[in-house]
Amino acid sequence: MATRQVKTYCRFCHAYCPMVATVEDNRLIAVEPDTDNEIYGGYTCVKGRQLVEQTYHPQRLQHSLKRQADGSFETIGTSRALDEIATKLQDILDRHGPRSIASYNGTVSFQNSATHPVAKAWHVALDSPSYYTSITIDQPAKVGIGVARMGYWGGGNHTWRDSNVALIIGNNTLVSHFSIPGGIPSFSPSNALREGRKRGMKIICVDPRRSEVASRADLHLQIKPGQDAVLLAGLIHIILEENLHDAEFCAQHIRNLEPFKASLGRFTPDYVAARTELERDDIIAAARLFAAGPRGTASTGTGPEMGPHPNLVQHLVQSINAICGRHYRAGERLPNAGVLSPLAPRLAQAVPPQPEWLTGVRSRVSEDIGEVTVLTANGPIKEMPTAICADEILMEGPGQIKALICVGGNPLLAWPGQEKAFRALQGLELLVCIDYKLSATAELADYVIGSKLCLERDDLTVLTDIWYEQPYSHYARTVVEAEGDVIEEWELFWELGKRLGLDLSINQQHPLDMTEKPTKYDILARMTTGSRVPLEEIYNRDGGHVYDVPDVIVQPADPATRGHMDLFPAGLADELEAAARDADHGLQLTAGGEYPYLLVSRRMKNTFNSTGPELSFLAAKGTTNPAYINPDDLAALNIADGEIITIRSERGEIPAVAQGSPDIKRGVVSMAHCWGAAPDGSGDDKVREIGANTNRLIDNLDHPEKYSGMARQSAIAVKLCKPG
Ligand SMILES: Nc1nc2c(c(=O)[nH]1)N[C@H]1C(S)=C(S)[C@@H](COP(=O)(O)OP(=O)(O)OC[C@H]3O[C@@H](n4cnc5c(=O)[nH]c(N)nc54)[C@H](O)[C@@H]3O)O[C@H]1N2
Ligand SMILES: Nc1nc2c(c(=O)[nH]1)N[C@H]1C(S)=C(S)[C@@H](COP(=O)(O)OP(=O)(O)OC[C@H]3O[C@@H](n4cnc5c(=O)[nH]c(N)nc54)[C@H](O)[C@@H]3O)O[C@H]1N2
Ligand code: SF4
Ligand SMILES: [Mo]
Repeated sequence: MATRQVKTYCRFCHAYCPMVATVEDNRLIAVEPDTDNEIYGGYTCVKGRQLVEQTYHPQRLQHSLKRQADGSFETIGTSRALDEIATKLQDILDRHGPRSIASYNGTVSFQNSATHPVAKAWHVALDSPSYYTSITIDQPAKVGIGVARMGYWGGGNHTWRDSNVALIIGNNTLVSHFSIPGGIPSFSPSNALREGRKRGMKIICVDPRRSEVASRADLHLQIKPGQDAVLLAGLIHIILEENLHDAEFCAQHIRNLEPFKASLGRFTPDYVAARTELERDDIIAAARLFAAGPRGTASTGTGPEMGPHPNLVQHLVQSINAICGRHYRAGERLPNAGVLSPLAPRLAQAVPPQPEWLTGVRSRVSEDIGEVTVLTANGPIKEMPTAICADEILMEGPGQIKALICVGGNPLLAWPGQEKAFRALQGLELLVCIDYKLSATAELADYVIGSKLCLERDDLTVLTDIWYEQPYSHYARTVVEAEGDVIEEWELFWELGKRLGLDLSINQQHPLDMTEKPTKYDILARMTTGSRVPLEEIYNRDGGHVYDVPDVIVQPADPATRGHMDLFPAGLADELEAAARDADHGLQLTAGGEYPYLLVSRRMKNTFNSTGPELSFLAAKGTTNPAYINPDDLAALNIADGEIITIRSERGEIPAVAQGSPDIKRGVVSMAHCWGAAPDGSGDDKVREIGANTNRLIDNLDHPEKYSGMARQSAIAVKLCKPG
């Protein structure tokens, strides 16, 4: 038997931790942390260490499935399934036009870097705008709308390693391994936090829960959920009143500081303390600590971005960075400008707002909601907003979605408003999923295409290229050949494109051969044309590496193109007014205080959204998403630890396992999403085994955010009841 060791990286989540896989013949035997890696230093987490079990799990799909007339699934050859799917798509296309054909590319579609460029190329060739991803139910304000409205700084924001202070709002990177530059780096986050603290960095964490990050912060503001806009408005108010901002930077690069300041008048420390349930002195201390810098960043995670007024929250976060001048200036060296794309000049100037990013194809639900421009590694890309995809499926008329291709996502559990999502998925003429197991959504599909898993395919660190704080990259070659009749996600789009006679082109610039299937390397090469380090060099190196590329120095402004960031775009005054109104009256749909608790979302260590609960080591740590509640609240409600309760909102109810946790602020229920089953009640008696779905507690159209339609997926008013 030939045993070999192969350097690779984990793609269970987007932290891409380097691993050494032990392989016997074509069989994975073990994965271990790659302790030689200069960035990660051997960091991995409990999920990534289960890649062997995931690959060979009995529930793993090693082939594709087709639904039969009696509702059961039969195995079908993948190529034959693709033929049949293409025929059905052509028929739908002929009858309903291109917009009727949609794809939803979920979280795991991001973990295969070729998926999005090929999926987008397929949509462009089809002329179908119905391109959806999980980004628009995640943090659309952060990745597009905020920049479109305010503009950004061409030289970039301060990063973690160069910061003296970090204001971290609802982002728990120690568990989620997720942040944008400025937050705790996702790659070995515990080390990054330790190093930051060692060099004297101050950390302010805003979270209704004493999260893993909060418990290591210098100042934890245990805020009432959904009040981040009020807090940020208050912090900015203090900074401007006390003249702690960078007046020179503001004078040169910012527009509308005065009306912005005037609009914040009501957000005094006393008002903010009352609405956020924080101490007045802590709020003032946080404002002064952040403003003292001299370098630093404020950043958010999903907590506030899923809560009320996410566009406003994002605008205020960008504003607090801008007024404090938290940006690299001319002559300063950037820690990393990426290695996988050509180097664009970094200029010390404001790039003005991009109002055209807020226009584009409109949703049929509302003129106010439509394509969201997302700033990706390949430049701005337009996507339709997932929060209202179910309505686009259900609403009759021209453009109604009739076919959905679901890639590495699980809409039945993930989309806001589960009852509507369920009806929508069932109402489709054609639902195709590509997944490694029969997910809750795949159970509703007409065809399920078996997918490869990460160690069965090549990949490259495209997603994370500019998230690293050093010019790092890693090409992972296929570790073991997949055993069954399975394909990669991008292959699904290429194969369907070929059968439909489409010409696919990466970034609309690099055509793909549509006769003979390109290799993964071919696709990656087209995606990285002109990269600072040639792809071949990265491919030929064994493992991840920090590349010796010339320093990137921020260049002086170009007087011909320099602009201003706009602190007070149209509509902002109304948004501040609405946030204050919500704060004054609570977050309930109707008045009356019948729903006194606020349910917030969180991530759990042992699963990645709905990926993972079947893996034995992870399942041993829990097979449900408990409702974490402060023990004093449990006692007051006479609920025992571990008891099954009913959580009711104005939209629905779910069972849940109550778990006392002193980390949680009183009045708050903290619960992970993407658990449970269909909303038909069939899973309700199995809550200890499969958890419950928090999206049953909301309707996606209760508070649709302008532009993105983002639904309120956190800070949901609920009451806790004993069953019966
Ligand atoms: N282990 C694991 N990792 C994951 C995932 C997973 O399911 N499991 N999911 C992945 C995905 S899809 C994403 S998008 C990222 C997200 O990554 P993060 O944004 O870091 O997500 P969370 O870990 O849920 O952290 C959000 C924090 O916000 C807090 N919060 C909730 N409501 C509010 C509020 O109103 N205000 C404030 N200030 N805070 C609030 C929560 O208590 C929580 O601590 O994580 C990714 N990583
Ligand atoms: N109430 C509420 N709702 C939320 C959130 C919240 O915090 N609260 N969070 C939102 C966020 S941030 C997100 S990103 C979405 C998540 O929404 P989704 O991305 O739709 O959900 P996931 O559970 O991540 O779906 C991943 C799917 O990919 C499959 N999979 C795993 N590995 C592979 C692979 O290698 N290849 C393929 N083809 N499939 C694979 C899994 O089996 C699973 O079915 O949910 C959103 N919904
Ligand atoms: S943090 Fe865990 S799941 Fe994510 S890439 Fe690293 S080992 Fe894999
Ligand atoms: Mo997400």
